[in-house]
Amino acid sequence: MKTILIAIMIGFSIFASAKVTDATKNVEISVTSKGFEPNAIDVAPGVPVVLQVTRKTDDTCAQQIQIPSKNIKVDLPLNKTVKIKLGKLVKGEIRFGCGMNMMDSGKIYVK
Ligand SMILES: [Cu+2]
Repeated sequence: MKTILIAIMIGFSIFASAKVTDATKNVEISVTSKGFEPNAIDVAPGVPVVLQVTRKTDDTCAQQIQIPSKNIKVDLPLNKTVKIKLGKLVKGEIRFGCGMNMMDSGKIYVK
């Protein structure tokens, strides 16, 4: 009887820890002369998302990235990866683009 209880408790703790450590989804984005690559990103809802953005060119106006719906606007230094934590997302589409809002560059599809 005791063994069964212990087995159940161990089972529960494994289940609980698996639930706590939901894997972060890292998304690498490059800024090249073509703009943001990739410019369409699929992620699942409820999973913490981190963008890792690296600007690799001076040829575009995208020296900043902005995500209007998240109130995010950050500088992109050349050849340095910038991490942007978006947290867990709900279903929908999130637009991102350059700092000047001219280049309607990409979307994150949460589905
Ligand atoms: Cu621009």
